[in-house]
Amino acid sequence: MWIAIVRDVSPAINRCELAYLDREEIDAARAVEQHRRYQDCLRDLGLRVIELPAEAAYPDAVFVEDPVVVVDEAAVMTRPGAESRRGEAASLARAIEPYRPLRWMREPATLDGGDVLWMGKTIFVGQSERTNAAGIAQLSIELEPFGYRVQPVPVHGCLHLKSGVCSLGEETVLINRAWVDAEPFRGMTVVDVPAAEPWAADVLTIGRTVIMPECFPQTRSIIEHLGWDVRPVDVSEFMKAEGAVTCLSVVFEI
Ligand code: CIR
Repeated sequence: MWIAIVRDVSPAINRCELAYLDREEIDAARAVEQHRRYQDCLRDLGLRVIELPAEAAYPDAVFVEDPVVVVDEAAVMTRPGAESRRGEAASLARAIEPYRPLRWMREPATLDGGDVLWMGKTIFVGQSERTNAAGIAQLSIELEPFGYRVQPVPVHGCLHLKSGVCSLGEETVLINRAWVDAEPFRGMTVVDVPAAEPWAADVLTIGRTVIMPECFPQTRSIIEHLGWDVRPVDVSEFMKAEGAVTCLSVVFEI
């Protein structure tokens, strides 16, 4: 059985962190509705959704992907790069604890889950403004005993690694090379997002289905031609906060 942990939208979402976008008013009611439909999509695909209550003190807490890295053998609670997000981990850890042994990152490490792309026994980690060398080193120490190889990937011009590259199955990545160095993915099939849709690489695969923002029709067509079933969702309010579809859930198998 597959689980998706999500967290309701914070009433403070308009105070979210922003790195590369100018601040635009987020319609909180619309965000709640979009979040509900995103959850419906996950349920429709057969996942059990665990919905955590909103965190009024943490504007970005809806982006549950960032304070944790879950693999089959463990969950590593991260130390997020933005100080305003460091309190999000405690309640998330309580939700994950029944399913995975927990590990905790320590200062001076910083790492956001959005920088972590797990593909088989390789864990790609973005070298971003949120994830530092100590964060990558601590993740390696925690996960290499399980046989994983941690591969750093240079990221420039976007928030997280997965803003610019995500997997389509075990051997293919969807990438924006303007933001993410493609060299670490050599040997795989590398599919470029169209120049007109630079934000479109952030997609979430569940089995043979790809969940992606509905505003990227060219990328949708490319993914469908590769044989995937595509579920477009409207996440426009979360995109104003520099989020997309991967960051809104923590998905793992139990
Ligand atoms: C932040 O800057 O931390 C949030 N406003 C957006 C986080 C999005 N997370 C993700 O893509 N993994």
